[in-house]
Amino acid sequence: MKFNLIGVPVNYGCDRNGAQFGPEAFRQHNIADLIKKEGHKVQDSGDVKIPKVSPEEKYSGHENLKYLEPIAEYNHNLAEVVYNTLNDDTFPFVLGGDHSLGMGSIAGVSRHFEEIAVIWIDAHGDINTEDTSPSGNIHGMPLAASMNVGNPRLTNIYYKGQKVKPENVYIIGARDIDSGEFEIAEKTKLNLYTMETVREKGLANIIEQVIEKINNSSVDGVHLSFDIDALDKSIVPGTGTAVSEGFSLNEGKEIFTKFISRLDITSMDFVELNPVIDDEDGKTVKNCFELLRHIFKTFKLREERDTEYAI
Ligand code: DIR
Ligand code: MN
Ligand code: MN
Ligand code: MN
Repeated sequence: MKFNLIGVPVNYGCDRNGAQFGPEAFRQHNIADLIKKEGHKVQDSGDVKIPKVSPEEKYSGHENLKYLEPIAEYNHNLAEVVYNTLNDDTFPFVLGGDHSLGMGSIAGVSRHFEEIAVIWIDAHGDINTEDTSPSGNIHGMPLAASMNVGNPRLTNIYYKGQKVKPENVYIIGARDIDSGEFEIAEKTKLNLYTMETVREKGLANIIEQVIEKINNSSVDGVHLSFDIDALDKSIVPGTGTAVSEGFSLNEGKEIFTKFISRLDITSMDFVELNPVIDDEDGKTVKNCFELLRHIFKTFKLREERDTEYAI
């Protein structure tokens, strides 16, 4: 396969220093080499341009949407890069940065395909709006905006209106959900698999259910957005909003093995690494890379299997 690395050095969405250095950390630890070693082609289209604004301008666009203007602007740029990448028959692999980038990724993916599914693996729901958000941080809102819920400046990024239908949205592993988010989940009828549900029914069963639903739907593209805080707090100290009771590294691998080998994943985000608050040994970076290696290995196995069948 051919991957395009797209860096998004942003922290406006989490309003905490460090997340903007994520793309740099992935590159320093040679993510491109890793992808090549696993047998793929890789290009790096560099970083998406992030408008520079000062913290004093944080609330200048809206009283409960921090950095609204620069976030809307950079997401337009990101969407265009993602869209062009897919048109080149290349897999967009978006490196965060905070999760506000989900809006641009999904907008670009959604313009390319007829109808898409979005798998959102995260400790959080990220379906807040300016009315429900306790923080005003836009990284807690991208999935709502993509479903056309929330402020018009966010719901109309790249092109006007809805990018993904709620029935095609799958949130997995959420365990820190705001009360307003529960209401939005219920109202929109999106597919919410909280960590409580995952533990009750078993991870394998939940994965199976999601795969079946997606394969029985009429989508032609599947975007997988991975917030590293889906993993347990103890293994990802270097992320802005770490939460306990998360997935183990082996569970993370199981999730990717099954989704990549049995669904047609067409694009991915890998977000919320904050190298500034990682522990001394770089535990978070190390665990991210173990997962990344597994991801690209699985894409290769899938590709080999697919060409075998084609012969
Ligand atoms: C919280 C935190 N729900 C908020 N969200 C995070 O501020 O909206 N998402 N950290 O990844
Ligand atoms: Mn998130
Ligand atoms: Mn579309
Ligand atoms: Mn999160």
